[in-house]
Amino acid sequence: MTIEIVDVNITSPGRNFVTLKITTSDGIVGLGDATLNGRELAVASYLSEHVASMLIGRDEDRIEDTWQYLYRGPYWRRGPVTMAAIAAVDMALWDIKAKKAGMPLYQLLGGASREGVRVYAHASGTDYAALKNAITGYEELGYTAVRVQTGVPGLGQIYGVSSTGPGVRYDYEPAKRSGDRPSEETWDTRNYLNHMPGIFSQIREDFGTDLRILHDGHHRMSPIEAARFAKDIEPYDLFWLEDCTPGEDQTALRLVRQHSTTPLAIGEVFNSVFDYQTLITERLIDYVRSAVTHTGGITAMKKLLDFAAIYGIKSGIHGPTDISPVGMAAALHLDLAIHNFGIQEYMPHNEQTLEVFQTSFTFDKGFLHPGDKPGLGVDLDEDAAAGHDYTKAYLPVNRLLDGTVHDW
Ligand code: KDG
Ligand code: MG
Repeated sequence: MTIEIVDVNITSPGRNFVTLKITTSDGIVGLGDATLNGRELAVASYLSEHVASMLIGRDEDRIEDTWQYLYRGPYWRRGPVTMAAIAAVDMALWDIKAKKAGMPLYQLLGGASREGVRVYAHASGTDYAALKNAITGYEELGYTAVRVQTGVPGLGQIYGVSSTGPGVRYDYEPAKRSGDRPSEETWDTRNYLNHMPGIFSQIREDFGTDLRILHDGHHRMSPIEAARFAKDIEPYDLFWLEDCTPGEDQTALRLVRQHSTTPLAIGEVFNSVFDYQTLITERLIDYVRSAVTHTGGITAMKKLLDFAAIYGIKSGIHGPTDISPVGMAAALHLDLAIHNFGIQEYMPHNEQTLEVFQTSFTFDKGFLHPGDKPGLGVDLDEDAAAGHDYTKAYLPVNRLLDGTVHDW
């Protein structure tokens, strides 16, 4: 059989999602997530203008060959747009292959290595009281791991901290529908470094030692600032400190490593195994944070995680709400199958999104399972999707208090 129809679906049930739908000549449908937050139409057009026609008539079973054809073929390699497009094709082909086999995808990846995958939730609050309330709420829901983010004195709204107050546990700042340009936020690393250790100390006092605590530095620290911070927070036993320095410079983490044993995670802005070459071979990180959606799909992610496994490095696959339920399913099947699973990020999608994308995920006491439907296990309701028009959205820009554009 061959690939007969290639469609790109764009929908916006609260936030934008781009989904590739491949239909084979015998009518089997595969879905792939191609969502790149704030740059959605770039990937959609890469797929519809440059990739779709190359796929028609190809054997849908030749997944590795198709991956190489799309990666090496165009000469221009890597980058988030290209790799998200390749990822979407790759996911859709694995979805088709698993449907043809009549198996959930994780069976084709070697079968389950565990009963479910431990997930971490996003707990945040503008101050400690709000944060504490959010963590308590997640514990009541059964979560055993939380990422904690909080406001910093002297600063206003900070990306990653919910501004809508406690109680709205699943709320987060998506890319904002703020018209023709991004909103702006301010940042001061000195205030942050002085404030955060006290927050972790309070969390340990209030919640004890069992809770897994994660924290995202969002690339905002310099190497020496990150080294100091990682050292300062050692007593609070973090599960990981994520993205402490800007991701481009792999050697920056050498300094952090020299000064601390706080586990490090990085990679949500990476899109290739080559972004990790130094990090993995020098054991500068403990967790790989890439999204299946932004790293070339299941084929590339499996190779990356196998490479990491040789060095004792585990997975921590990116899973915020800008990864669609299709991308999340791809992550869950991999998580269940690989040996070096670490943890999975999980931000449940809103109700409108789950009407558009129907999943068979199950959640039990802090663990997720992708379900046992053949393929990825996600269906796209195109009528529901058509009810939500694309709306331009931007991630915010970050500036220091003196106006300098800063990392985030
Ligand atoms: O699109 C950007 C978000 O996916 C990212 O900022 C979320 O940092 C994030 C995380 O760790 O999930
Ligand atoms: Mg992050």
